[in-house]
Amino acid sequence: MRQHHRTLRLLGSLLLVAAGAGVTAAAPARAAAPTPLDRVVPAPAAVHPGGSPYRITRGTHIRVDGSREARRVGEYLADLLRPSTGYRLPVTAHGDGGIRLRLTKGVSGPEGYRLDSSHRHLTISAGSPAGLFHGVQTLRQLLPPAVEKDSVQPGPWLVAGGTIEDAPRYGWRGAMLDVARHFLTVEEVKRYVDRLALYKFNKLHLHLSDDQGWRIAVDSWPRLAAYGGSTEVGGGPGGSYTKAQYREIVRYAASRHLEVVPEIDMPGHTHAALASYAELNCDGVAPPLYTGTEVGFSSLCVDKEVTYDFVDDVVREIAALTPGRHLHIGGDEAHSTSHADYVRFMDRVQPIVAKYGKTVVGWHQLTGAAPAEGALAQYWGLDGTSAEEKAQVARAARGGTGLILSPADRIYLDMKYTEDTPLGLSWAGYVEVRRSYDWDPGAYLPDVPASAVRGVEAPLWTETVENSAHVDYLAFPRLPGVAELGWSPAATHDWEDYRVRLAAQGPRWDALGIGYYRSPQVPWPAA
Ligand code: NGO
Repeated sequence: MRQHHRTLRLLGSLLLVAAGAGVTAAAPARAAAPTPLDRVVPAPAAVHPGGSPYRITRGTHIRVDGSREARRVGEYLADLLRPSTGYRLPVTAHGDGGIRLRLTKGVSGPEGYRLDSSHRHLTISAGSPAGLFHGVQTLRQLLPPAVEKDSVQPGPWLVAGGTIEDAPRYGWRGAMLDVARHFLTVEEVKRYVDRLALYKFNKLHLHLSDDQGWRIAVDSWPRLAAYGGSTEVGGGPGGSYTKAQYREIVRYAASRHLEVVPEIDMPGHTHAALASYAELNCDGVAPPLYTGTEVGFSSLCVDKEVTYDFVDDVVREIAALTPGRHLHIGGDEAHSTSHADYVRFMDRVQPIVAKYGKTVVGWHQLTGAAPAEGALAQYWGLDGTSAEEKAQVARAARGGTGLILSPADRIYLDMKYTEDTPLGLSWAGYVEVRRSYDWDPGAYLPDVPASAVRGVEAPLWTETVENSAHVDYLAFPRLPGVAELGWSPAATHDWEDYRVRLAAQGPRWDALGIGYYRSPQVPWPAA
């Protein structure tokens, strides 16, 4: 049945091409069939196919309206298309025809866009630069996978005719990189940002400190990075970002319309800081650095005033480097802090975050204290999490705390796919592609009002992850599923349809050099 459906779609596309510009007659029919408008990840909100396809040619111009923002998106698109098409694709504010990028008030909310494709034009209009950018990602996926290559390819570069009207379900579509367990370089982080952009993510959460390493320069406490950043899990050399490097990550992420959400995890997961400064320890003695993978053994000293001076300095400096609204204070697995101390600590620390103009985000254990007004809690439980703990989170949600959903047995990208997966952990179970995709964030936790759910985030913890190849293997193919849960209307959710769209991404990843897990649940095209 499904095969039949796909064959019909393919036939339909071929007919459209045949009826279209006519210019494709000489090209081999198979290569010429443009990707159907609905064969995109994440699934667009509304698709109206029809009319003849648009074709990018040697003479195509990218027309932007006068704004600097639209020009920037235009330049990004041109940079994307030039290597594989070999065309000049000038970006210009003059003339008509070609690919048109338009900032138009009132189109589809803060991140939505509209894409119109026909024989004469390919127009993307949006109410914001982010919307234009997301529209460009859709256009990218409508072009053949070879468009991703960095050498000239034969084409043709056809986009199916019709209209897409699209806007995200959730405002928070995040991915987390743990750069603390194993340090990842600026280049490796940027590479991941580019992967995220392709699927319309809008938050990059950086887990900047943990027991095994402190990864960001803090001028008022220089040993944090210099000493606390000098190793990692397994005893490798670790590393840390200078302020200039962190700013460069922020700038690069912003150029792809992602907000960087920095996390300083506390009061637990602080061994690297405790090792760097004796005065932060209750007993005044600095322990040696730690390179294992245990959790829950460290705590800032809740009774010492210097602890709050430390937090104030760190939050002030990181807030000053971070244009985004959010600052994540961790709060998970504080097993070496008593409940009373945890509550007291959070009561003192959350106002510091507010003082420096940021909104608190914390792991969902924060709901065991008193979350500040406007705070967001990141839920990382699993099916087996106690009803009591889920009820605590739900109570906070009903009281106004927004939720970001990162269920560990669904979208922790560091979980192994199967027992044979060479990387990753399995404490939350094995997470194959279907399990990762097949749930509804809007109905996931009992007694939580749908409006409390602000979105989803896929964490990638790096106990076993050392480089971009490892990141790619665990993120793909699960990451696009998280994107779809965050972006697409619940009505489009359908595993059978999704797995076919996902399969079509495989050749694109090949072209981009992404080494992915070839899950048997997905009908990948023959290599
Ligand atoms: C837990 C723990 C992390 C681990 C991760 C591994 C959270 C929020 N705290 O998630 O320290 O790295 O599991 O999957």
